[in-house]
This record gives sequence, structure tokens and C-alpha cells, in this order.
Amino acid sequence: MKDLAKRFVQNPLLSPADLKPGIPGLEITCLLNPGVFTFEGKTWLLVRVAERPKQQPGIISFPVLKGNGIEIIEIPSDDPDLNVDDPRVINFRGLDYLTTLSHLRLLCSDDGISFYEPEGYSALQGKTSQEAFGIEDCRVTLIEDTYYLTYTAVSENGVGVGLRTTKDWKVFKSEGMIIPPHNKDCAIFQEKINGKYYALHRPSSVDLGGNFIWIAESPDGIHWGKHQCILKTRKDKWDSKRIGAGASPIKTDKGWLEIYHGANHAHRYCLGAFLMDLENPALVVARTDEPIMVPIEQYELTGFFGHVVFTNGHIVNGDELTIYYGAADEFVCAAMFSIQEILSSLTY
Ligand code: MAN
Repeated sequence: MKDLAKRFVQNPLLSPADLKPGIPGLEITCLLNPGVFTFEGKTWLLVRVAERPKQQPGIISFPVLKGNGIEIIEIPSDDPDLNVDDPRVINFRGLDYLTTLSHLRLLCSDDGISFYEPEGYSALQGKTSQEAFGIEDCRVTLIEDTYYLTYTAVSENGVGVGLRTTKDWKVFKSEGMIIPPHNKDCAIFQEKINGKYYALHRPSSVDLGGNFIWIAESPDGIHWGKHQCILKTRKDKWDSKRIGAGASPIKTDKGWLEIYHGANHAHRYCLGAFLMDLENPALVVARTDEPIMVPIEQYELTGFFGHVVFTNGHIVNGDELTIYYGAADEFVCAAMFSIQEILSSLTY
């Protein structure tokens, strides 16, 4: 295995303690999985901020959105109907909740390394009942003069894909849930192909099928159809349990290059790549056999959920690809890649 990532020496770039909680009284547990874009000459992150009350001995507590505020749910930790085996999810009386409530925060930077919260820009919060458990892992795609924000919307009804659009990062138009549960990891292509919008997304099929990457078409970037499954998990490999698209595919002369995450049965998350045909992106022409990045650094191995590198945002500058990623579901990090090197590591 060859790890192609040149990690920033400044990693982690951001940790939970670097920001103030969005909701007074809660603490930031994880700062992770940023969407990335350029705007007015700066590099911006739309970072996922996951919060919960400071945990007290004997009680599991977590927030959910209710009306215009939040409700804190508290459960005795010895309740026989409580299952907290996964630090990310709570199962109580047969129902699933999340241990943290996520919103999205805007940060910007002149050098792509030190980020600060600019004045005059509001955080994005869950708004509808489909977003009561939070909004997460946003992909940002600029098409013409409009930014498309596709994010994971979570509630007791399930996990689906929400869409908001903006031109100035101050006024947002909400298009509601564009792909219903169970679905996440949705990334819209940065340009239309033969007059149509395309997006990658990841449904999870409970019985037949699995956690595979699909592609869909749209006449307007809002209504999606013609769904096709294009990439599957691979038995006994690093991406055997689930795969999902990273940010918008990168246009190269060889095809559309997509960075994706793959997890195995031990929940180790690595990054890989695949290549789609330029004219017909439903056609996958190549894929990396091995990951291009695996969790190896301390900040990737230990944290809220260890052994995770996960990306949903990057910046392309010629051959240089800067991938911003969530490490151990707790920190924001960055690594540099050569696009040519990734292309050379594909198997056709
Ligand atoms: C999984 C993980 C969590 C996330 C939930 C809901 O459990 O990816 O981080 O909060 O799904 O999307």
C-alpha cells in the first residue's frame, strides 16, 4: 500500500476547542468533515460542528432540535433499554438517536492553513423536522454563479440529502430534502454534461444491495432521476462495508476523477479514487485497488471515533489537490496530493 497523502505539518488545523459552541451550555465534541470552496479570493470551510451537553456521570444526554430551540434528552446510563456501543449513535427503546447535534459553520483563510470565523456570516442550522437531529457533511459545488450545498439531514424519520443554494453565503434558498432516506454523501458535478446536472449519492439498502455509490441526473439541479448504481463495496478489501463519494468530481483529460471513502467491517475509513467517463459519467472506467490514504497519524487513530480519514471537500490548483478531511471524527486536517499520481494509481 502506498499512502499518497502529504499531510500538512500544521495538522490538526482545527480542534473542537478552537471554536465557541453554537448553543450556550453545550460543548463542541467534534469538529469535522468540512465542505470546501473558494469565495472572494479566500479558501472557505463549511465545517460540521457536533455538540452535546457536558456528560455527567450516570446520565447520557444529547440535544435535538425542537421548534426554534433545542430539547435535551437525558437517559440513565444503566437503563436496560439503552445501547451506546457506537459513540456516534444511541439506541433507546428500539429507536435511534445521535449522540451529538451538528450544524455547519463558515470559516475562511488566506493561506488555506489558518482559518478564522469571519464577521457577518451566520451558521447553518437544521430547520425542518427532517433536520431535527442535525445537518452534516456538506458538499459545496459552484455551478455558474450559484453554490449548491448538499448535506446530510438527520431526524427520527431517517438520514437523507438536503439542498440549499446561495450566491453570497448570506442569503440561502432551501430546496428541502432532495433524496429521501436512507441516503447521504451526495456530491453534484461542477458543470452540466450534455445539458444535464449529475450527482453522486449513497443509498443504503437494508436487505438486497448494500452501501454503494449511485449517480443521478437532473434537468435543474433540484429534481433527480435516472438513478444508477455505479460502484460497489468489495469483499475482504479496505472498502468492503461501505463506500461514499467525497466532494465534487474533478475534471481531468482522462475523465471525472472522484475521491471516495471506503470503510471495512472494523469501521476503518480510508480514501480511494475512481474515474468516470467524461461524456457518460455513469460509466466507471478505473478504480484504485488500494487506498490512496489510510489513517496512520495519532490524530487519525485516536479521537471521538478513531481510525477515520473522511473527506467531503477539496481545492484543485493545477496538479495540486488539497484535500481537507475529518480525522478520527474529531479534527479538521489537510493533505496535499498530486492529481497525476492519483491517476497513475488507478487500475483500468
Ligand atoms: C453515522 C455516522 C455519524 C452520523 C450519522 C448520521 O452514524 O456517520 O457521524 O452522525 O451516521 O449521518
